[in-house]
Amino acid sequence: RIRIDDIRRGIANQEFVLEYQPRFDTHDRRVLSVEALVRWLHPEKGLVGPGEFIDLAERSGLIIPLGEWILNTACRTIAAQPHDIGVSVNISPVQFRGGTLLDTVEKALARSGLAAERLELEITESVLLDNPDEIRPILQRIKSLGVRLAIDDFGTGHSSLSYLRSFPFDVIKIDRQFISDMVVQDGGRAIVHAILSLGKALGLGVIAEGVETEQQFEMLASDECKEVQGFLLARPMPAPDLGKFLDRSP
Ligand code: G
Ligand code: G
Ligand code: NA
Ligand code: MN
Repeated sequence: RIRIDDIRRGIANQEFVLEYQPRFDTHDRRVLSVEALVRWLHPEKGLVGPGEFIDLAERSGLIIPLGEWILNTACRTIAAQPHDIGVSVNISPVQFRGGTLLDTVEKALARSGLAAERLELEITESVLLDNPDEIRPILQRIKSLGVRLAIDDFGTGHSSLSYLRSFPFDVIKIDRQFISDMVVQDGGRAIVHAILSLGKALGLGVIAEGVETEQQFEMLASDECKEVQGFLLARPMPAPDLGKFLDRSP
């Protein structure tokens, strides 16, 4: 069992690492950006996934220093490599409550030299449920830096549609459940199609996540989904592997 003190020690000992999962242009399969995903290289347990520690990091408040490290590392790593790609970083609801998110984002950009336009923050609907009137101005200030905002796991929470109008999002990430339903369920493709139309009507980018098969890829391409992410094209990988992957990409 993981305890709060383990996480604190892990942060101090720099045991956390980031992997990067590419996001592709559907037309030419070029890498447009990568999503940073945190892992823990635990001295005894080996590689531990975020499902096993993010929740405790949130409840203990340690997601604040950990989230800062994640933002700094993601920006620095992507700024340091030669390819002109973007990076997206998952932000926990708790990071909004800390009151330091805007400052953390500004510092990560300044220290790394990454252009703000190359950074995207991924935010789940649950963040907005929390306290919309406090979160809206924070999102607006972050957006005014030039940073892009994506709504993650779209369609799985509540009131998705009203959020799209009242918060300054640039991108919708269709939850992978819908992508998996697309080929196996009547009406599955219709839902994906509707989200794509919605994005188009509102002037938002739409990315499909969890694309695992050529059949899903082909359906998304013919429905004019411009961006895809998933195991079919690339799994999350450590920074050195990403460098090699990008060198070989179109
Ligand atoms: O990488 P994996 O599929 O194991 O991620 C599982 C969950 O952990 C996902 O919901 C993902 O959004 C979340 N997660 C991964 N990396 C980060 C991170 O850097 N910060 C936060 N807050 N959540 C993350
Ligand atoms: O909640 P979020 O969308 O941030 O979750 C991202 C997680 O989804 C990553 O940890 C990644 O490992 C996982 N993931 C990425 N692509 C695929 C995929 O094609 N299939 C499945 N099952 N999981 C994926
Ligand atoms: Na995400
Ligand atoms: Mn998601």
